[in-house]
Amino acid sequence: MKKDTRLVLALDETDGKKALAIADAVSDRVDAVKINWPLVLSSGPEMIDRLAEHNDVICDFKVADIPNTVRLIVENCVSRGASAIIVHAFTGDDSLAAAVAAAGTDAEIFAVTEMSHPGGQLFTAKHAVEMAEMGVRCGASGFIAPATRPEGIAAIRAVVGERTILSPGVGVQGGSAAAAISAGADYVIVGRSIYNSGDPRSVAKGICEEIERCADL
Ligand code: OMP
Repeated sequence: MKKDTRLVLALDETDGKKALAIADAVSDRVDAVKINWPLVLSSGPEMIDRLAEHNDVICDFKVADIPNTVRLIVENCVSRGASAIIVHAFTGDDSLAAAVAAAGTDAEIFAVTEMSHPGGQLFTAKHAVEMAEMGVRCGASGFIAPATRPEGIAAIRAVVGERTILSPGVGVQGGSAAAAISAGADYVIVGRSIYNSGDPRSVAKGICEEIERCADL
């Protein structure tokens, strides 16, 4: 995945036409587009193929299953052109290793450690570092850590070395792009603040400028 603007669009817009228009409008301002269940369920899995024609696509299905099912899901995403797939780490090393093996050299696997919403503190935050250590052992190339709790990003950075960290929770959830990048995130993931705005292109530009300013420090 390229690392130019360090912004990833979370495209949870459920109107397929609007979603494609937004992806198109911000295409040169994002390093990847992340697709999740809302858009796939409303517009079909072909949306992955469509988006992959112009962008790196991260399939965020937060896969959490036994190794064989994980393998089948990851293989499907890869065959549709996904550049990366997000899987849960809590399912354990066999499931995570199955995801990494299924992706092979065609795609990256990003493992969820601590989740960004308040409920994420109940269970995921308590085991985030352990899950990241396991992810490193399993060969995951990236990790999801919360912009809502930048100290959580720093804790994950301390155990994953140079591996990629992507950080959701910027904007509507209360986190800031600058704080996430300063804490060690490689990318921020932003959804509603961009796709629900009247002007996705200029909101994306503003976030990119914020990232640029703090990355220069
Ligand atoms: P907004 O809150 O609208 O910016 O969207 C955030 C996006 O990141 C959504 O697609 C979430 O599903 C996703 N996300 C989180 O918000 N928190 C997490 O802990 C993990 C993810 C994710 O894996 O992308």
